Formats: sequence, structure tokens, C-alpha cells
Amino acid sequence: MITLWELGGQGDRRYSLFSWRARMALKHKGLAFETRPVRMSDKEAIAFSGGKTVPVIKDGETVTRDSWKIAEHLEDAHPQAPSLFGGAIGRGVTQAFNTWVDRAVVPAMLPVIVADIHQRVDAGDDAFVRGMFEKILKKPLEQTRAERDESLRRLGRVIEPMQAALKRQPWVCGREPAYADYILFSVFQWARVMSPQEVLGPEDPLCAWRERVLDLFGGFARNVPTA
Ligand SMILES: N[C@@H](CCC(=O)N[C@@H](CS)C(=O)NCC(=O)O)C(=O)O
Repeated sequence: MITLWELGGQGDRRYSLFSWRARMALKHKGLAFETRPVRMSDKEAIAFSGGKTVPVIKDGETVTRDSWKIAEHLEDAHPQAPSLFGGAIGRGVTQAFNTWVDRAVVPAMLPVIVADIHQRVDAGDDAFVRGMFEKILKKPLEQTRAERDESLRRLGRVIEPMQAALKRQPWVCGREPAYADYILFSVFQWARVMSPQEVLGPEDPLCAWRERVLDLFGGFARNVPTA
């Protein structure tokens, strides 16, 4: 049994976007796991990992922190299970994609949903989360609501290449879903779990793709507490 530490919000919402990558990777590999929700401010709960962020997994005696390292661990420790990367070249391309999503898509999504996230974190995390996000964004969270339309337009410009790609193929990874799909999906699942606002139009190819990901593994990502 593998254990996954992740963020828990109000109403048992599991809202750590990086932990959604680990969740989907574990399902893709067909591995059984249990989850331990933690508050973002509760660094004691994950001190055993040697770091201050989730996701963290414990697989047997091996503790791994950081979503990319977790994906690599699962691929290497469970080679008989379906591949997350499809070989060495796929691993390299997926790592490059991971970097683009983290540096372009995540920062573009954050101002769109940050005020909604703050409203739904565990009450004990209220001040911690506000302080962290206001430091990153250099503005009060309330101001992001007034700027939401512009933030949404900026997000649209950032994800346009993926809209074009998903018109040509059903999955980020081509004919079948794999880890690069889960990397991008995690950003939209973060929004889905914590914000009542729809960020994708019904005609957007990303919308149909997101539905396909939500259907994977018996609706695993669909059937969770959301905003
Ligand atoms: N590069 C890390 C990022 C992890 C990360 O930033 N996790 C967030 C939750 S989604 C966190 O634990 N933040 C707490 C903090 O920064 O204090 C990964 O991919 O796992």
C-alpha cells in the first residue's frame, strides 16, 4: 500500500494541483494507495519528508517528495505497470512539458482562481494561504477578482498551443493518455475543485479533453468534492 500526503481543504476538497499529478500517476499504474490530507501550514505533518511541500509518497520504505520525482519513482519502481512516459525520449519531453506547465500555465491560472481557493482552504490555513499568495502576486487577493477578466484572457493566450494540439489528437500524449496529460489536467482540476467559475468554454478542445480525463479510471477525478 502506498501513502500519499496532499492538501485537504473545506468539505474534504483535495486541492493540491501537484498532488493531482501523483494521484493520476498512481491510478495509471494501477497501484493501490491511501491519502493523508494535511493543512498547508502544518509543516510538522510532512517533516519526515525533509521538505515543506506536498505531494509526498511513501512506497514501502521509500519516501519521495516532489511530483516529478514521484512520477519518476513510480515509473522506475513499477516498470511492469503501464508506462507514464513511454521510454527515455518520452521521459525527457515530459519533463520539458512539466517545466512549461509549471512556469507558464500555473502562474496564468493562479490569479484567475486564487480568491476562490482562499475561501475554501481549511480555516486553520486562512492566514497562511493569504500571506503566501499575496506575496507571490504582490497584491491583495480581493484585487484579483476585479482583474479576473484580464487574467482569464491571459490564461487563454497561454494555453492556445494546447488548444491547437488537442484539435489534432485526443490526448496530450497522442493516442493514449499518460503523464503529460495528468500534468496539464492537474491545473484544471485545481480550478475545478476550488473555484465555482468555469475557465473553459464548451467549444474549447481543452473542455472535451478535460471530460475525457475526468472519465478515466472509472471517473476517479470526476467523483470528488468540488467547488
Ligand atoms: N515542485 C513541487 C511543488 C510542490 C508545491 O508547491 N506544493 C504546494 C501544494 S500544491 C505546497 O505544498 N505548498 C506549500 C508551501 O509552499 O508552503 C512539486 O512538483 O511537487
